[in-house]
Amino acid sequence: MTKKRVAIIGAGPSGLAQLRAFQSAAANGEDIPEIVCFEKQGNWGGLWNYTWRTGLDEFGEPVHGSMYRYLWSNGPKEGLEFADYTFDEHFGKPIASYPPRAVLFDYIEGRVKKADVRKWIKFRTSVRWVDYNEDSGKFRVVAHDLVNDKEIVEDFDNVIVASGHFSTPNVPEFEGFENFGGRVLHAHDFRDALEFKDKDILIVGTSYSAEDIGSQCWKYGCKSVTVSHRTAPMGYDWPENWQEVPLLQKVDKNTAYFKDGTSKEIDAIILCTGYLHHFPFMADNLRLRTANRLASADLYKGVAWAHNPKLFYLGMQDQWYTFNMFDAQAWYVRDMISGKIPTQSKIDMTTDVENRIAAEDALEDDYACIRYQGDYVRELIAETDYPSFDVDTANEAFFQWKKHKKQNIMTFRDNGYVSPMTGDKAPTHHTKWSEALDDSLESYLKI
Ligand code: FAD
Ligand code: NA7
Repeated sequence: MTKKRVAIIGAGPSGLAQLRAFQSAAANGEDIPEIVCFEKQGNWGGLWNYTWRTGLDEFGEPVHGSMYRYLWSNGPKEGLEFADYTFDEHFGKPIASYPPRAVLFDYIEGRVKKADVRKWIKFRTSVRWVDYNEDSGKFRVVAHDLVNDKEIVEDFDNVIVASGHFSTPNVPEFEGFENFGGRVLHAHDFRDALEFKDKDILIVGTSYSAEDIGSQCWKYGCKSVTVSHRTAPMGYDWPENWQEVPLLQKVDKNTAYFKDGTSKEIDAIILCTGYLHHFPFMADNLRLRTANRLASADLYKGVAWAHNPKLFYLGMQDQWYTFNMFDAQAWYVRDMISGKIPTQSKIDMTTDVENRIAAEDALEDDYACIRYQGDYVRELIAETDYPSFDVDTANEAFFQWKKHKKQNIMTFRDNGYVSPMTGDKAPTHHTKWSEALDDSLESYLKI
C-alpha cells in the first residue's frame, strides 16, 4: 500500500508541533505518513522568527512577521511549556518566567532540532492554493518555490493548515488619516520602540498589542502614551505620562480628537486593532471563517474541518495557552489521521462545535476563559500519548499573572511561577524588566 501523504502549511510553533507529533510516533516504531511541510519564510519559528522587514519581502510576498524588537513574553512561560521538552532540559538550568523573544525562539528550535524534523520542511515555499477533488478524495496543493520561481503541484490525503492568525492586520480608518502629519502604522509593522523615543504616541485598541507596544515605547523613552478605547479602558495603574481616552473620532494635522470632546497633539498613531483570520490560499469550501475566539467556528475538537475532516487547522483559537495547546492539537490530529481516533458523523462534529461555542458564550470572565482553555487542552491530551501535565498549575500561573498585572503593569514580569512540568518555581530574573534594555539571549541567560 502506498503511504498517505500529509501537507502541513507553516513551520511556526503549530506546524512544528505537528512535525514533532509525527516524529514521536515514528520514534515509537509506528508507521507514519509521508510529510511535506511548506514554509514561506527562510527559517522556522513562525512569528518568533524575527524579521526587520515590513510590507513585502524580497520575493514580493507579504511579510508574515508581527514580532518586534525587545519583545518579552507577555504571559508566563509556565503556561506555554512543552510537556515533552521542559525549559530546564533545554537551558540546563532554571530560567525566569518572562523570556524575551530570542530565548523563546531558542527553546522552540531546541526541541525540533533534537527531533531532527527540518528535513520535512520546504522553506521559501509559499502555498498559493488548496482544493479538494471529490472523485480522487485528495487535496491538490499548489505552492510557489520562491527561490527558483517554480510552481509545485502535488496531491495529498490530508492538509493541516498551521499558518497562524496574527499576521494579516485589521486596519480601521479614521477621519483625517490622509492629512495626518506623522506616521500611521498597524502593530503588524511595528518593529522598534526607539523609533518613537521622545514622541507623543496615540495607540488605538486595548488588548495585548496595545498594552505591550505602549509599554515598550514607554520603556524606551517615548514622551507620552495615549490609548484610545472603543469598548472600555484597560484600567491599569499606568505611569504618569500615560492616559486612556475614549474612541478616536478624527485627526486634523497632528491633533487627535476623542469621543469625550478632548484632544491631544500627537506625533504617531499605532493601530493595535487586531488581526484577521486570512486564508486566501484555501478554496472557498475549505476556508475557515471565524472570529478570534476560544471556540473557533466549524472546527470539530477545535481542529478538524467539520465539513471534511481530512482537513485540519491548528492554533486558530484566541490564545491563553499557546505552545502546549498546539502540541495537544497536533497529537490529536496525528491520531485522527492514523485512524487511532475514529472520525465522527457530520452531525456529531457540528454538535461538538455548537456546544463549544455555547460553553464559551456562557463564560463570565477571563479566569473562566483560562479554565475553559485549560480544560480543552486536558481533554485533547487525555486521548493521545502526549505526556500528561498538571493543567491546574498552568492555570494558576495565568491567574497569578493577571493578579500581578493588576498590581503593577510595569513590574508584572519581575515575578516567577511554578512549572506545571517540573513543579519548581522559576527564579527571579537578574534585572527588572523596566531596566533590562538588552533583550539578547546572552544577556538573559547570564547569572
Ligand atoms: P505563526 O507563528 O504565525 O506561524 C505560522 C507560519 O506559517 C509562519 O512561519 C508563516 O511564514 C507560515 N505561513 C503562513 N502562510 C503560509 C503560506 N501560504 N505558505 C507557507 N507558509 C505559510 N504567544 C505566547 O505564548 N507568548 C507571547 O508572548 C506571545 N507574544 C506574541 C506577540 C505578538 C506580536 C504576536 C503577533 C503573537 C504573540 N503570541 C504570543 C501568539 C502567537 O500566536 C503564538 O506564540 C505562535 O507564534 C502561533 O504559532 P502558529 O504556528 O500558529 O503561527
Ligand atoms: P486583539 O486581542 O484581537 O485585540 C484587538 C483590539 O483592537 C481590541 O482592543 C479591539 O477593541 C480593538 N479594535 C478592533 N477594531 C477596532 C476599531 N475599529 N476601532 C477601535 N478599536 C478596535 O489583538 P492584539 O493585536 O492586541 O493581540 C493579538 C495577539 O498579538 C495576542 O496573542 C498577543 O499576544 C499579540 P474591542 O475591545 O473589540 O472594542
